[in-house]
Amino acid sequence: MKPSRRSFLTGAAAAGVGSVAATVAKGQTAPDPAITELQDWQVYLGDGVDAAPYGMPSKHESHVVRRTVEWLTADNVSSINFTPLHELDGIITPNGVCFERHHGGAAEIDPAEHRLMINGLVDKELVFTMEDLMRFPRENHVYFLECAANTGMEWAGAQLNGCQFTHGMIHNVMYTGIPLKLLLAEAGLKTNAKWILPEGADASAMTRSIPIEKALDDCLVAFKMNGEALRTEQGYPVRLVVPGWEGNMWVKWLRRIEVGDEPWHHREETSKYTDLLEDGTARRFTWEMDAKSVITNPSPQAPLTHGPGYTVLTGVAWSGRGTIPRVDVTLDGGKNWHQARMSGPSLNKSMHRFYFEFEWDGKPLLLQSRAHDSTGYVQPTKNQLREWRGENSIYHNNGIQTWYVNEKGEAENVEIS
Ligand SMILES: Nc1nc2c(c(=O)[nH]1)N[C@H]1C(S)=C(S)[C@@H](COP(=O)(O)O)O[C@H]1N2
Ligand SMILES: [Mo]
Repeated sequence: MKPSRRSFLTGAAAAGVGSVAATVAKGQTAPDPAITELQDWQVYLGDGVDAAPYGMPSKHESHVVRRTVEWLTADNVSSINFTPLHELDGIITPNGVCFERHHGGAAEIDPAEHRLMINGLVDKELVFTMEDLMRFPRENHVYFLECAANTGMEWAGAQLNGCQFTHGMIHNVMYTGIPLKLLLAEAGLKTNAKWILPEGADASAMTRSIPIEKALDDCLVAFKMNGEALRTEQGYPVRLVVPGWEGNMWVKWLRRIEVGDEPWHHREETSKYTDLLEDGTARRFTWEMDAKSVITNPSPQAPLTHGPGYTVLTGVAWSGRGTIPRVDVTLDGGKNWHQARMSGPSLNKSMHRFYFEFEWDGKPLLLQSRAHDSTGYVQPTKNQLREWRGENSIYHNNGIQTWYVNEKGEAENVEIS
């Protein structure tokens, strides 16, 4: 009888639990001191309350940090570091490990001295203090922010060894903020208002042109992330949230929104954040982030250490155009695909979590994941992307990632399609 997929899954789960329990019972001939000896934490009193008025992770988790790649940029004030995706689970990125991308360092702003101006094609030019902003109705939404350059180093072939470095220019946070349309309505848009130009208060004075339709749709002027004030690195005291669109447009330390009738063609939408195609023309205004996924475990920084047997594979998927109803996973480089199990909330323009549990036979694996989004779009292979866009691109690489896992369970970044 051919076992159904369901019976295979429950069978594997049962076998898995059985074999995990057996390791403890069978392998342990001598008494286990972790059980029989009194540990320090049982015989000495621990820290009292308030030892850390702002709590930090356990010291045993000190390896869970953002990391940078020194050779990528000349100086760390205009640089990037990466979210440790392989150490996280669920869908929310903890504030302390949200990747950072600054063009002029992180501005340290006194909120009492901060102002947000709206000027240009409006009936009434306005200036808001933080206190003024707190009197507008707010909303809560979970959104991913992905830098358009995420995975950009991988265009020509496999390069960086770890999903933190290949895919870690992303974070997924619950924002509390004011719908931008409320602030624009307060100023009153002129009939020829077609674009906005948000500007940062940092030394780089970051600016991007955003069409008015997006500004009036789902953009937020956010001041909280995951319940607490924005971190300095993420734009304290206010940043623009531009759901589903490339991270560069999410202006941090937001000080001004100019309203205009055409785009400004500034640096970040001409010389940067455009894609040079084979025919010499450049794709411009590529705002939406295409559906993408990556297996976070196992991966080069998170090898399989338990040997053959029941194995938990997991990863994340997202789309700038909606939700992710489905992710497929292959263990053999695309010969056979299996539908992964989605777990956790499936929110619009948010990260999604998937799992695939399987019996590892101890033989090498070629792991890939492939996201489907709610528009029906399917994540392409890197070869397909190169066919469409040539070899010169940096931004918007959403190709399928491959990890090679050897018999020892060590994983490596490779490319097969
Ligand atoms: N004011 C300002 N806003 C900015 C930037 C900046 O350098 N200055 N960098 C942009 C880029 S390129 C990205 S990818 C995101 C990164 O946001 P994060 O640092 O919260 O990860 O912020 C964007 N907003
Ligand atoms: Mo970016």
